[in-house]
Amino acid sequence: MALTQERRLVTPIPGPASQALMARKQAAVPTGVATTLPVFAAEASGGIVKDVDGNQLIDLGSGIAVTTVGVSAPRVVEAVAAQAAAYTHTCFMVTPYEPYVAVAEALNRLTPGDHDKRTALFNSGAEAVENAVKIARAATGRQAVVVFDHAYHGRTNLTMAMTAKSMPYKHGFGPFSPEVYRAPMSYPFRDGVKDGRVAAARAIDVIEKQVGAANLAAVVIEPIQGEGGFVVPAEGFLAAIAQWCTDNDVVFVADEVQSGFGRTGAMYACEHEGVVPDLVVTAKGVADGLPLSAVTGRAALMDAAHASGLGGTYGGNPLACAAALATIETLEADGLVARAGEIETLMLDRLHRLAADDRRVGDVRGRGAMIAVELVDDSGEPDAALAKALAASCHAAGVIVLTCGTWGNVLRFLPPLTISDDLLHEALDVLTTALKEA
Ligand code: PLZ
Repeated sequence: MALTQERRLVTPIPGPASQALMARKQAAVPTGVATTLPVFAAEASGGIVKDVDGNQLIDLGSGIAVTTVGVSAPRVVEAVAAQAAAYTHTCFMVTPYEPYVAVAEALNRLTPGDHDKRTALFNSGAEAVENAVKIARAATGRQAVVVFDHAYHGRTNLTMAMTAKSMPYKHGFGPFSPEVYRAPMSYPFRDGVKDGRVAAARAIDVIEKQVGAANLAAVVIEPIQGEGGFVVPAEGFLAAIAQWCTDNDVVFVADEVQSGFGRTGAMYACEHEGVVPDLVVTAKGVADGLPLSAVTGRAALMDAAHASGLGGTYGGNPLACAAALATIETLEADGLVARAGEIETLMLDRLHRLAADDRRVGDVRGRGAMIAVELVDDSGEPDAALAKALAASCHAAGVIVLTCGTWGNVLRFLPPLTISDDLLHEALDVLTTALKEA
C-alpha cells in the first residue's frame, strides 16, 4: 500500500494547512455543505487517510461506505487510467460501450435471486432510488410509495420526501413530492419487539389502512438502515414485508446503497434474511468512489418503462464502469466479502465487552463492516451529546468515525474491508479511552 498503515499525529487536529484550506472553503463553498472533520485529505490508502499537514488517520468511515475494497484500490486505479486514455465519455444513450453492459451483466449475476434480470445505471444513490420508483410506477400503474421511520433515501426532491429526518435533510426545503407514506420500522432496541413478524404486522396494518394495496406501487426499505442509525430489523421483518408485497402485486425495493456490495459480509444485506427483492438499488461501494449507481430487477418490471423513459447524460459513465468492474474483481479475487465477516467478529467482540462495562453503550449492532453503538443516558434516553463528544475525541486522536441516527446518538463504523486487524484494534482502543474520559 502506498501509505504506511499506521496512525500518526504530527500536528494538533486540525493542523495549520487544514485550517488555511478551511478558511478558503468558508469563503468559496456555502455553509450548507458541511464536513464531519476539519481536516483536508491529501492521500489515502488501505485503512489510512493522510491529511495536508501529514497526519495519518485511521479510517472507520470509508467515505460513508464507499471505498469498501480500499480507497484507490490498485486494480481500480489501473482500470480507470486505461479507460480514461481510451475514452472518458460518449454517452451510453448516443453511442453505447461495452463496460456498461458488462457492469449490468455483473449486477444481474451478483444481486439476490436467479431470475431473469436487467440493470440500468445512474450516478448517485438518490438518482437510482428515484428511478426505482419510476420503474415501479410504470410497471404497476399505481402511484403511492411506502417508506419507513428512520429511512434515508437521498436529498433530491422525491428522495427528501422518502427520507424521514427533517433536520438537516429536509428542513426548509419543501414542498415535497406527494404520494409518499411512512410505516413503522422494526427497531428492536427502541420498540422492544423482537419478533420480526409482529413488527411487520404492525407496519402492514398501517399500509393497508392508510394507503391501500391497490394504490401502492412500491415499498422501499433499507435492509439495514444507514443514516437512520444502523437499525437492523428483527429477524423475519423483511421477509414478511416482502411476502406481503408479492401477495399484493406491490414492488418490493431494497435500497442497498449503504448496506450492499459486500459491506455486511454478504454481497447484499437482504441475503442474510433469504429475501429476494423485486428491485435492488446499488451505489456507493460498487465503484470505489467513482459516481455510479444502479437499479437491478426482474426483467418484466425493468422493461415496463417505455423506450427512452430512463437515462441521463452521465449514467453508467465509462470511467465509473471500469472502476466497478475492477471493484468486483477485487471483492471476488481477494475474498473481501468473507473479510467483512471477520471484521464483524472482531468489532462485535470488542464492543460487546465495552457495553458490558459501561451502561452508556445501550446497544451494539450491525453486520459485517457495518457496525454501530447506540449511546444512552442513565434513563435509557438517546444521548446525542455523548456521541458527539466521543466522535470529537476520536477525531482529535486520529480516528475517523461517523455519527448517525434519528436522535444523533449512534456512533457508526464502516472500515474498508482491506483494513488490518491491528488498525481496527488501535481505533477501538482510542474509542475505549474516549469513553472512559467522557
Ligand atoms: N440510500 C440507504 O445511505 C446515502 C448520505 C450522506 P447518494 N447515504 C449517505 C449525506 O449526508 O448526504 C444514501 C443511503 C441510502 C440512498 C442514499 C443516497 O445516496 O449517492 O448520496 O445520493
